[in-house]
Amino acid sequence: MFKMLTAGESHGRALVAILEGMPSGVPIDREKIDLQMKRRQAGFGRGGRMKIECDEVSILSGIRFGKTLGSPISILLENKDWPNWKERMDPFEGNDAEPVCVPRPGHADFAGAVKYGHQDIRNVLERASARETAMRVALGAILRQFLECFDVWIGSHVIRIGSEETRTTFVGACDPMTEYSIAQIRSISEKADASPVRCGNPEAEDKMIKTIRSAMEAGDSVGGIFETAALNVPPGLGSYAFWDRRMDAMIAAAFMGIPGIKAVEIGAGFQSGQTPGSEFHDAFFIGKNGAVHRRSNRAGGIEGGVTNGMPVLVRAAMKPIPTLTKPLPSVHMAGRTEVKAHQERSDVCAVPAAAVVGEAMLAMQLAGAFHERFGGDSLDQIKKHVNSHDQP
Ligand code: EPS
Repeated sequence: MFKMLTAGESHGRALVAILEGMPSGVPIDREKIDLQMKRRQAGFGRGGRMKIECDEVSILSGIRFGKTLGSPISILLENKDWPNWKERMDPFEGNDAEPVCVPRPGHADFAGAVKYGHQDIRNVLERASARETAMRVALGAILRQFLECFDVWIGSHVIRIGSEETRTTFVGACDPMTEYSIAQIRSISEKADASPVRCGNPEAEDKMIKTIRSAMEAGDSVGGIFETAALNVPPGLGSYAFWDRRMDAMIAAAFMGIPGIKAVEIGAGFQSGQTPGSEFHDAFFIGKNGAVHRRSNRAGGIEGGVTNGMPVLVRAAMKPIPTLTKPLPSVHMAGRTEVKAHQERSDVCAVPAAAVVGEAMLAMQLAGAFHERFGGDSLDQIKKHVNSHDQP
């Protein structure tokens, strides 16, 4: 239901995004956008770029006096680093910048150069850079304000960095599913907001920081796993009727589209392959109020590709950043010689930031499915449609 586009090179003049299909009358708070942009920039293990940038977007259209108009929303983020790159990245002037000819194993460098026929790998890495995720977070910050009109809440935390993990998880908070599960999920995410590695468990946090520091000192990088959750998601989003309408398929595709993500899990997805049905599936019961309830949420809020009213739980694994200060063996693409991989200023660990990007991707996918299910051109119309639906 929403169309979105982003453009911009990492060291180009600016990043831009357009969001089309937003209903009118949705209140948009500028500070909420700024907050999400700041959250993405944070995290222990980030490189020098985050000290240069202070990501603050300008809204060019689609919002007037704090409310959406129903017209396309366009967003601009100027790169503060641009003056330092102008001569190497200008759209027209000059072409004598030193080309990058040595791909980093694990990066888009090699495959991207082969695909687009680039001799200079800079033409690949500029757009493949995770800097682009700044615009996804900006788009997500607007779409989550649409979802907030219906009390949908989205949060995240990091559960693993390298070999260090926390046992406190969203999936665990829902097993068993109690009256405290929702509050627990919110509290885990809120505590993570105060942590430099987005992990609210002080013991695990400490070990995660040490792991990143060791990687830094060793000229290495480190990946990890984060968890995202969406609460108060209405049942009925997505569909079992066709593969690309399945809510879990849409979420998995969106998460796999975050740079560096190599695996996605919905609920206790990997556990499902090793647990008997009698122990895995979330049994029903009728609560005191006559409503349908569950005692667990291993399905992660989605059954048959459709949301079932339980918290939507998504995990994603991020590989270690491919840029290493002690680089891996590589090849010079022009000279055909064996050399060490290209080095570029980079992060040592970006898992905490990826968790914030995950929240944005979840907001995008849920907002689209929500709009498809309830329909309407204005917030008031959609509210009427939502209120006319029976809850199970
Ligand atoms: C990023 C900006 C980039 C990197 C990082 C993400 O800035 P620069 O390349 O100028 O240091 O810090 O990108 C990568 C790790 C990558 O592989 O491209 C950002 O804004 O998130």
